[in-house]
Amino acid sequence: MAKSIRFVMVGGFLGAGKTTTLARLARHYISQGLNVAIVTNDQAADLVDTKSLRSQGFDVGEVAGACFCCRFEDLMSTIEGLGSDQAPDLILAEPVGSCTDLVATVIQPIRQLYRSQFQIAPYGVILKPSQGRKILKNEPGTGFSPKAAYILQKQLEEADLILINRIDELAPAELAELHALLDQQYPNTPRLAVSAKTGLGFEAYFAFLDQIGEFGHRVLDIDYDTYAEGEAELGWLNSSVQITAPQEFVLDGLLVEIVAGLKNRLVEHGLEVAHLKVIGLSAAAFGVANLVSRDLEPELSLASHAKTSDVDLVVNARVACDPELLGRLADQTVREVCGTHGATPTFGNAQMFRPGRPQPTHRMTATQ
Ligand SMILES: Nc1nc2c(ncn2[C@@H]2O[C@H](COP(=O)(O)OP(=O)(O)O)[C@@H](O)[C@H]2O)c(=O)[nH]1
Ligand SMILES: [Mg+2]
Repeated sequence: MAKSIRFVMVGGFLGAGKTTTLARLARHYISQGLNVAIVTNDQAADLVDTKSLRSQGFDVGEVAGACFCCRFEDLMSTIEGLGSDQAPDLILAEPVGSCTDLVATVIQPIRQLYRSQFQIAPYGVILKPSQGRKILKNEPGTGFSPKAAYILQKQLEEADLILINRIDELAPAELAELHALLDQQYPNTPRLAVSAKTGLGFEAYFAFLDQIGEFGHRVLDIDYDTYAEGEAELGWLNSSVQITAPQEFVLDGLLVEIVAGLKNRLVEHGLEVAHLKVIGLSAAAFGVANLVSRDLEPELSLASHAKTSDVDLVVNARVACDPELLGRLADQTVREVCGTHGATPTFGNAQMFRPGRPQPTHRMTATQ
């Protein structure tokens, strides 16, 4: 009989820390001698996450063009194609951050249609403290509409495990406040506090994931109209740009300047940022810069420490605004930053849109 593959999905809102967590899980399981593959997902092509994880050396397949739930067959055929000479022992999957209802549309269909082939690991959902606190406290002026907040709440509701992330940045009182809010609102859900960046708390997460049992059973009662409207409030931009210069420039500096410049333009327009991420790939090195809230500073999440005169840049931005405006502001920013480095951008593919209504391939509400 073919071996069964362990399916580990990690959910959470845009910018929560899913990709960082997946890379950490992958390193852990690889160090245990397991064959690990990752599946990324986005509403469009040109994924920063895929390029970043591949550049870190992982075996990555992607489902691009719609979320796992709406492209269930693509998810399964992508998984089949993973692993070079043998099927992986373990699949790590990152769904789109604005998606929910994944227990009914992804986990249960895998369990029910591919029973002998997969073993479902506990479904962890990551909470980003800055955003989580505002939404759990129902604070006005969170920057996110009630419908976007609804998606985040539904994500937490279907989790087997809630991961409070970024504890490297949290004061004890801030962490205690989050625990108290989650105690009130999700009293029956196990919880861990972690840092995907430093690895703090991950031993407990590894142990939690190793359990075998009734996981992926929390099927949501969900209003798809509110979910669809919440998702459609976001403007989506995936674009690629080639940058060349007569002289070498510092790649990491350029990446951070682009994220910072775009943040400033978005803030000038009074817009809320869900996630900006930029990867720069040169022949010898790569770097990634991120911004996950207008209240935070742009961050170099993976440093290249390189100088280059030729780089392929991919920009992914999810902002609550008109996607065409987002595209224009991103282009202006890239042009401006290139100008300060004497570099020339050549704009390639750009996809700008609002996510369409989710129409899952399967929706299984009776659990197995
Ligand atoms: N300080 C800190 N930053 C983190 C942590 N986890 C993720 N990040 C940063 O948050 C940003 C978004 O992370 P990412 O994994 O891409 O989020 P995703 O959108 O959920 O996949 C990146 O800049 C990460 O470096 C953490 O535990 N602590
Ligand atoms: Mg990601």
